[in-house]
Amino acid sequence: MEIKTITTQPFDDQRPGTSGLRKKVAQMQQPNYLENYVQSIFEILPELVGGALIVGGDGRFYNDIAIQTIVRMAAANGVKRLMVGQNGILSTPAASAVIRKFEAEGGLILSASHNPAGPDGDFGIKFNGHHGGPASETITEAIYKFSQSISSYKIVESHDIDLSTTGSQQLGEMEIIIFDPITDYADLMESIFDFDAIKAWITKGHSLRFDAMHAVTGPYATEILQKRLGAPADAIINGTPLSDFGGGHPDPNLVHAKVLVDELYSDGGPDFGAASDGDGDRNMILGNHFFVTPSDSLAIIAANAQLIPRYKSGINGIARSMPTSSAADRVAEKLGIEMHETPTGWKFFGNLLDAGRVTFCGEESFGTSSDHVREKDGIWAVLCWLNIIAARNESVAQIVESHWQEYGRTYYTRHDYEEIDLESAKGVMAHIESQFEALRGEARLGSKVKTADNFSYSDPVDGSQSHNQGLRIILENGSRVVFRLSGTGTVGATLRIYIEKYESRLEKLGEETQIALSELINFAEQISEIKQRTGRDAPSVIT
Ligand code: VG1
Ligand code: CO
Repeated sequence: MEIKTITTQPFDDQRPGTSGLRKKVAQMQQPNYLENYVQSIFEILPELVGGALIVGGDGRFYNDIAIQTIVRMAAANGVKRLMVGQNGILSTPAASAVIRKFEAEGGLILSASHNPAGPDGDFGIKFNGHHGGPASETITEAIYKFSQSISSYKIVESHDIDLSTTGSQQLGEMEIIIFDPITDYADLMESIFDFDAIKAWITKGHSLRFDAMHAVTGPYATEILQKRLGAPADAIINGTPLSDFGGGHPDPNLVHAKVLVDELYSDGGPDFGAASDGDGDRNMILGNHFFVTPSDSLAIIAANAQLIPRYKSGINGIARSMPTSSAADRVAEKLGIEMHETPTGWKFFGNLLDAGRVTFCGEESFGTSSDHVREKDGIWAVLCWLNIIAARNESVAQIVESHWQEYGRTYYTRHDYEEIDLESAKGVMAHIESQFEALRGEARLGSKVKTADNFSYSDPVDGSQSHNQGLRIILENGSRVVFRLSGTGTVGATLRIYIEKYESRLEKLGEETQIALSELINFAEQISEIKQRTGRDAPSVIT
């Protein structure tokens, strides 16, 4: 089979963000754009030559075309075995699970996660390594550097490969295995949780609703919730994956999963509700008339871990991204285990998980997972909650409220200003940082400013440093505002403001979040001059 070397020119915008390279579909469709990036991955990861590579994506528009290109380039670059999820489908956590199970050298995950899809939407590509997790910053930076001087890529000529039938086929020297993307993952879930207890809870007449948002988790939820756990068919809504996610925004939060939220808040609504995002790594947990913040979810799962078979003998430690609330810290303290605070993005958890220093990880952005994979895992989080609910025989609200009574409540909100002008966004950040020196030690909001800094992280396992990871103002009473620019958007800039306050007085545990945090919200808006500088009078999304 003839390997062709095609001459190309670099694109100057191929630096990966928080989670891989994400662009508008039209940008990705430019001649040689995807090819340049994929070739740069092959150049930086020589272990892929002669090795096994997993490929799959969330099924969005351009997934199938990108996979055919990757197949041809993998053959040209000397991959020995290419394993592709049937029909090109693999959720992000399932990709991580199969990389680990089959001990592949790595995987290419095609997804722009929670970003909308379709010809006018977004597309993305991400490399995960042998441990199943997103490549470290050192590797993504090297891929980017290579892409800046690339002059050619390698590809073979071939007809399109049939992705719809499982089995093995040959392309030149390379074996292509099309595999069922659901079963291995569902088996892994069954090995972690008490499926009998969950099944009994469901068949006793409790009702649940899972919103797959027309994205990748539909078939996973059907296999696990319906077939293995006995939930009725109507427990899953929007369960058919569509290449444009039905025109929706597959981000499981109070705004984008509103239909589900409204149902859970209606009279006679289900006992439990959940949703996942485009590529299946995020989760939102709801009870009847109740929303669990992702930060609380991490803390509560950790505090109840002994009820889940895989974790019954204890957990090693917990890690959370810096903007995630400190609720989990109090659980770690009580359990006497390690607690780590990392920059935003799952790649920063990899070393801690590999070293066995943490068992659970979480991000405020609706991401939670454990050491069973090296990605966040939406369905895993849903099963954690179902397992805990079944074992305690209590409602979501009862479980959360009793947690607050024991540990106190961490009020938490995130205000996003999306698609603002990039220069204004940078101006906001610079303006905040310019006040840091004056702020330190100042009396504010009935307390004192303890820390005002730009968060840096030193990885305790390999010593690598990451700077410029978000601006933090922390008060002595534990209240905190954090400002960050998103690294996953494809238009303009998105500024995120994260706000939290700790409350342990029992009579103050039941307040409405935005009201409880109103003073801190005003403080954040004042100090950032966000409204004046961006011309926006309110956040685009509040979660
Ligand atoms: C966002 C979240 C971050 C998450 C990332 C990828 O990044 O804040 O916590 O890891 O998305 O999630 P940013 O840079 O936009 O804040 V996913 O589900 O989109 O892969
Ligand atoms: Co995602």
